[in-house]
Amino acid sequence: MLPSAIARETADEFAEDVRAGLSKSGQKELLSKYLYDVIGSALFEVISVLPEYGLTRADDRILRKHADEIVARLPLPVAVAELGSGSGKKTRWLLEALCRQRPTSYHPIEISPAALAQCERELSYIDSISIVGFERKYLDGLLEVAARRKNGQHLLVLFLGSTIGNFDRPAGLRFLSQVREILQPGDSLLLGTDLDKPVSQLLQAYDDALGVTAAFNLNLLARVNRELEADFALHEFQHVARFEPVERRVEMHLRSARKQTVTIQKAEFVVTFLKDETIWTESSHKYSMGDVLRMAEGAGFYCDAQWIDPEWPFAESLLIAH
Ligand code: AVJ
Repeated sequence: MLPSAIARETADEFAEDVRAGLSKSGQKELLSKYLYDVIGSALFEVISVLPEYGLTRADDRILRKHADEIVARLPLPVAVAELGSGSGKKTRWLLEALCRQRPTSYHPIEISPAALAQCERELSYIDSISIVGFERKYLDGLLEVAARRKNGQHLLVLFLGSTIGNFDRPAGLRFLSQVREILQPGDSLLLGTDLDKPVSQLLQAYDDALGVTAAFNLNLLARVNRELEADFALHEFQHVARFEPVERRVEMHLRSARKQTVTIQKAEFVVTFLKDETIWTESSHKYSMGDVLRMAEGAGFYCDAQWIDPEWPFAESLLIAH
């Protein structure tokens, strides 16, 4: 397919998703995967070094400290597939440890071409690594990796950074089951999950003093303006982070300061917001250790080992396909 054909298809899909999400009769929503254009990905990199947001550093600490131990538990040889590689920074510890054992192929799977390119640049210094990335949705990319699997080679799937937290709980379980179906018994999944912690700490993590998370959230409207020729007035929407105690998740919303109407040209769509009406842009679910184990078992994995960060409750779980 020509690159322009891919680009056009993607723009249509974006327009269709924006239209569907904003025409809902109850809670309006925009899908969180659209937060990560070039600007959103750069803003997330800043979030990950903010003092209030300990999640990425916890993930990174566990992987750095326990990389050799994790690798020692894997059946070798493995090919590595990473779902949503982002910048690739925290993946380096594992890949370095693996490549010390033997040459390893690494397949980052990303819908963001900017993140994919950055990840490839970031990790190409590693000796005896072979990087083949896929600009695909997670499961489509994973199917491609599985199709290239060589005889006797296991797969290690990385799903780090608590990206699973963006799915609501039933969808998260369904997603892990779909990953499991692509794998073979003995293949593994390294899953990062952010754990329960005090609500005040969570709210600060998702509404930092500098306003970076607010900018990250508002960028979604700016992106709709840029790519779909819409006329959202950004100062008429406010970033809101709230904790939902039943689902145990932080929700990000954008709240309309007044009644207003927005036109989205490329979606051929006009939407009206009431004063204080919100657009729901992201959920970040928090887990107990029991949640993680039940989710793993329910999806057809058993938990071989788990590592917890002592500073910021976060778990890395090594799950093996039954
Ligand atoms: C990258 C999905 C794990 O949910 O904590 C950070 C994204 N959103 N601040 C998360 C995010 C607001 C992040 N994940």
